[in-house]
Amino acid sequence: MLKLFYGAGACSLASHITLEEIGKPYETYSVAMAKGEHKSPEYLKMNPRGKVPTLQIDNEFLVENIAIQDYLVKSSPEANLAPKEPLGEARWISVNAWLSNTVHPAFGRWNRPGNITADEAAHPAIKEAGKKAFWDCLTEIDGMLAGGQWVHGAQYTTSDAYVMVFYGWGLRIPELNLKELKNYTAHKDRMLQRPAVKTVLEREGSALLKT
Ligand SMILES: N[C@@H](CCC(=O)N[C@@H](CS)C(=O)NCC(=O)O)C(=O)O
Repeated sequence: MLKLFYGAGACSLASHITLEEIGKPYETYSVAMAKGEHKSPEYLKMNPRGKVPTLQIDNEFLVENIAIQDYLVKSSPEANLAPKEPLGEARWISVNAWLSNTVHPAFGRWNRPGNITADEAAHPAIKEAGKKAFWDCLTEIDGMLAGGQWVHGAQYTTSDAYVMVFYGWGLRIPELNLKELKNYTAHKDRMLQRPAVKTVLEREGSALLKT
């Protein structure tokens, strides 16, 4: 049985939605991040980086959203959650890598400038730069969604679950008006129609359900 360790509202939502979309039985554990449970000795044994998500596969532990999503896609090919031909698959990896290595850290600079420097005088400038970089990323995602229903066109993939994370995070920055991003907002509404997405957002108590 697979077991996902996630944090409510965290980037682990991407893996959580993917796991539910697969349609097989699984277990979840909500890591109490506000209480620092992700830094507890027990959790660090599973994920020494002290981050969510972690996927337990029998006695093995897998970390990093894009690796977890890749494992789920390949171990349940019938769910059809990624392109199968080489160029399509490479584009899917390309988007997911960018979401992980550029979009997520941009928000992180706004959300936790203390992770960049302990010098509090520098925090406002770091937050401002992070907010701008994050908005540029959201605008690029909006552009990706201009031509089709999903990030990769007609096929729903794990990238759609991943971009849902960042729409939710964008809502937390008061100065950003996500409604300006018409394609991304329509995508978020389409996502909310999917039973798997609703199930997971309800389990996480997500603010996305109130949009
Ligand atoms: N690249 C990693 C990022 C994981 C990550 O940074 N998770 C955050 C939550 S969104 C976390 O656990 N932060 C806790 C911490 O760094 O203390 C992935 O996509 O899995």
